[in-house]
Amino acid sequence: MSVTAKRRADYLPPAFSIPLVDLTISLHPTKTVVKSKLSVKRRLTKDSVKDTEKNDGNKSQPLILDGNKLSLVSVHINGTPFSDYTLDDETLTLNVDTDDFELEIENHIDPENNKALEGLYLSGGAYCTQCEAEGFRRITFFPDRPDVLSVYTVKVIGDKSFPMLLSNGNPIERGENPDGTHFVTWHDPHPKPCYLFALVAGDFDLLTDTYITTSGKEVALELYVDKGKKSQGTFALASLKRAMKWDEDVFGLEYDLDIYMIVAVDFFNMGAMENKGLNVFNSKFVLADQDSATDDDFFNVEAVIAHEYFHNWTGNRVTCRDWFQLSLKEGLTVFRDQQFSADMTSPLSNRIKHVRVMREHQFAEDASAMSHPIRPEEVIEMNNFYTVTVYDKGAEVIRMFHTLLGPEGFRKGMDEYFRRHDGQAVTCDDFVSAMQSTTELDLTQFSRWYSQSGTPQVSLAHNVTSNETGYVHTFTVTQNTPSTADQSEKLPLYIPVGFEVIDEDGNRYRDDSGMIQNDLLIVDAPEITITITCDAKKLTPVLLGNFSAPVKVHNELDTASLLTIFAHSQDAFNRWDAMQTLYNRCISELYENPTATIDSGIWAGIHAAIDSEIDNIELLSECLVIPSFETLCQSRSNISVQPLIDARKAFCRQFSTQLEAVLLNAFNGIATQAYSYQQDAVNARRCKNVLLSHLARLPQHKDLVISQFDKADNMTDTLGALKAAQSLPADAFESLMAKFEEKWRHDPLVLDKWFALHATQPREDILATITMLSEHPQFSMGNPNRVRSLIGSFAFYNSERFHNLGGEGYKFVTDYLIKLDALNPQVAARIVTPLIQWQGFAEPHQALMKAQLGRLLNHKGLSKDVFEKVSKSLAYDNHSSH
Ligand code: B3K
Ligand code: ZN
Repeated sequence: MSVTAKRRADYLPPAFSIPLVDLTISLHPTKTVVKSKLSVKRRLTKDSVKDTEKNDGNKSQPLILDGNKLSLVSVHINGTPFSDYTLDDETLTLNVDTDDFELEIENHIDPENNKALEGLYLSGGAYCTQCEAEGFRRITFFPDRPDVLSVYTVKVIGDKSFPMLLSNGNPIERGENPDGTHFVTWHDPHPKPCYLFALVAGDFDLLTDTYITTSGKEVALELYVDKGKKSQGTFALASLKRAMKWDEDVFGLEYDLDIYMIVAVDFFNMGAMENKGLNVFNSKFVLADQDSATDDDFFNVEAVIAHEYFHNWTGNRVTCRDWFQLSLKEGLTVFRDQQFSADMTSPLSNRIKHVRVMREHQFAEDASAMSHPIRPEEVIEMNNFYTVTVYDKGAEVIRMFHTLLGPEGFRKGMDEYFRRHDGQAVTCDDFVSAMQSTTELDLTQFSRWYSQSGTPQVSLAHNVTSNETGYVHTFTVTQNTPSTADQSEKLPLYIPVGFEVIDEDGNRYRDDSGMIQNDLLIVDAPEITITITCDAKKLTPVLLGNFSAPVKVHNELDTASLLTIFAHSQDAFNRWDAMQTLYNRCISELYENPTATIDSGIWAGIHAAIDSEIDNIELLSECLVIPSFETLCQSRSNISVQPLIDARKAFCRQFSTQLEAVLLNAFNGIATQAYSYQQDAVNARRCKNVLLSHLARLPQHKDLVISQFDKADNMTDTLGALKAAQSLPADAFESLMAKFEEKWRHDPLVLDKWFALHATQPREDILATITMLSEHPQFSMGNPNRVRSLIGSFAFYNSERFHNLGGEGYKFVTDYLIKLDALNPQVAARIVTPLIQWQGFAEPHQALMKAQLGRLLNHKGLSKDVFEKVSKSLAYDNHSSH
């Protein structure tokens, strides 16, 4: 195993380019034959060679190809057998002195036994590929790096029991072979990096449609799903058309091939993959209907379909120069899919959803040993860097460009980016420079967001004095980024901080020198001071409207001020956030003093808030959600897990008891309507289900839960009832779960929900339950969705049992990861995340978690995926304890 880190600073351009790739792939479960014919050209420049005295402009460089788990059969150069090469576990080095030649390589691979689901694999009865980031090297020998762009022609040969043979681009020939197999040849005219290569072969149900682009081009749309699942594919196909239209309307971007294909498979390491013209999807993000999918599932299907489609421009037409630049395509594409979802559904609930991800997961990553800037500096296993930092914080950085430049300025910058870089593999600096060329604003300091890791803390101090003109309010805003595992020194960032100042009646105030523009204050120095002179003695500053920057805010406000914000802020996001702060504060009170009772004034305030929003159920439902344990952790250190969980539970119980009447009234006031995935109906169901979860804590409302479960005609309400039932006595919950399993045991995606509901139950015997469930006939360690729903849900979301003081939860997950890592390192490395995030917890948690990490590290044959995360986590410990 090579565990050497690659560094961004060491980038060298490729020594050879490969303009044409011609592949012939004869599928066989255990001995697939791959014949590749490459046109190879030496790049006669000095830049691809390390700068030494002997630099002869790349004349003497051998051709080094990546290759992993391949059996090499033969090598030919210009038609002649070639043997001057060396082969090791990772590379094939050809000692060629020619500058321009045709290279033919034949190798064999074993798709059936590929359980890592990277490269070409056979599962669920279909062949499929996953090449990003570095999976193409498991198919054939190639310079497996994103800056080598080639035009591909691919002939797929397979048995007729695989009637559909798919690859990128357009089909140009199909036919039968004398041996009874058949073939299809595909040609993709757009030069692409090999990570966008795809092949799928199988027997699917096919949904078809067409899309006419604004310029009048007709595109065939094809969606391939498992046999019998056709009706569950219509929503995804309709979503695709909405995404295509949106990208034309908002960014002027049209699709560029004659055909766009999406294939849904059950075995997939992540959500989906944007292979050129042939997206491969986890079926979880394609299949949806009223009976089996929740509103959240519908939302996710549309968002992921759009995300992969948007990659066609941001990722495929303009791709990354090297993998350190991943956020160039991911941050930007996540931002684009967020904007799309906001336009299709609702801006507020979308924003809140994304902010929750930042606060629950990204802030935690920043605080851990895996902290990295959105453009990482050093990587051992690239797959470990498809992170909430690169994706979601990356999207927040793009959002700040959008905020600072405005929608039109941002569009201009994007147009310039495509004008300059279409067809190229580029860097984040290239993106910034395209944006810079269209704006007066100096983006130099702003671009530090790409190189600096960690979560900045923005704090506000507010003082009031009076003079003859009135009250003088002085607001001092400071920024500070605490040092992180990867970076000790931090520089001041350019932070757009949403800044609204209101009095008790909701009147808004401008600052004396007009530094607040469009409700934004630019904080670009360690400290910024503004003043407001006015008649009001009490002013409430409201910071970070719409989460204008990915930072934590420290703004001491009393309860009255938080309620003033809720009542009067112009920004609905701020109103939601004020309630979250209020709840967080109450939970702190109960954490400090478990027998405390929350002041009746607070309940009165929350009661009034609910009453005031009874007709605004979208905001109301968001405001009724109590911050999760994970969110609570982000504003605390040295956390004693059980006391914090108990404090949250106690607050929830008081919430239900104190507000029972108003909650029940709201619940009964929301009319149930026939199911449709329309925003109003979604909002109504969401609000009802949040209310139900509060009412379910009170024994007298048990029947509400059971009745909703029995009557539900859609998965949203069924699952809402089951989640609420987690607070009922165990026998009631178990009986509903048994009925659910009886009805849905044939449907793997629904069964995943059932596994997850079990795994997140904080019952004492949960580990025995999970062990039993892992023997369920539908469970398989080879299927990432099953593993994530059972083991992942436990590790990420059953905090009470995962962090059990005896350490059994940590040990259980570790035992499982040791087995899983041998099969699928990528999925194992994901699930190890909660275990490496020990920093925030008090002893004995830290010691117990580290003991398990130590076991992992000592395990022979550990993958480099898990090794990277575990070794960094333990090294951080040594570093921080010195
Ligand atoms: N680009 C892929 C993710 C690839 C993950 C590789 N481990 C999906 C996406 O972000 O659209
Ligand atoms: Zn993506």
